[in-house]
Amino acid sequence: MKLYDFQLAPNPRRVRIFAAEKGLNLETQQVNLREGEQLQEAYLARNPRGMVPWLELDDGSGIGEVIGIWRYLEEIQPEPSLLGNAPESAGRTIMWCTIAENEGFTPLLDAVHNEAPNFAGRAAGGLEKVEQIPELGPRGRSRLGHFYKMLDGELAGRPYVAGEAYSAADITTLVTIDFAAARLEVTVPDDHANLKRWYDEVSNRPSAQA
Ligand SMILES: N[C@@H](CCC(=O)N[C@@H](CS)C(=O)NCC(=O)O)C(=O)O
Repeated sequence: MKLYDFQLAPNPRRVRIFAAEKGLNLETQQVNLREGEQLQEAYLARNPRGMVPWLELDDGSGIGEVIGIWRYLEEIQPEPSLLGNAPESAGRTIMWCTIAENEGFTPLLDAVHNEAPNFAGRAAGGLEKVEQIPELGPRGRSRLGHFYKMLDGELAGRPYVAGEAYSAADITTLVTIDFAAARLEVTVPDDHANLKRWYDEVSNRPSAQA
């Protein structure tokens, strides 16, 4: 199997960290999004959606979407579980993955895609022509601030985003914070002590290098 990847993009990093936590050593191939390689015929023949990540299986077929790839990797390598392996942990993990994606990661990408000049006409990525809406920049930044504050409160009562164990919800949250710092120069406020404590811990896991 091979992961079609772009080192600088946040969604493939969510898969690389997930694989690293499971001790899976995925072969990767870079698809240079800055040079538009994802829109060239050779790549579209693999993934007609023109996006990364894309996990090519040994029979040549493939799986896209971070959640789809996560699910596949969890099935082939169940331990350590990152999506929850009991009714309550599975429910809670998907709950917090969805919250992190909808309230953190998506507002972050709204801000990046609608502020950065290189996303003009491509504000959603992939094949669809989508114009930027400048108002989504400040709205995304403001929502990100709410997400950090909400999580700071939640993390007062438990070690990880979804509960007592590290999970995929921590991965989306870590990637959100790192990409916001890199692309928006937004960092976790100093008075968010619980979120900072959590961030220091998950950043020090070897998988965070992925
Ligand atoms: N919902 C998709 C999102 C994938 C996505 O947006 N990938 C970005 C990189 S982070 C991409 O390939 N963008 C292509 C482009 O900008 O044209 C997933 O979960 O995999």
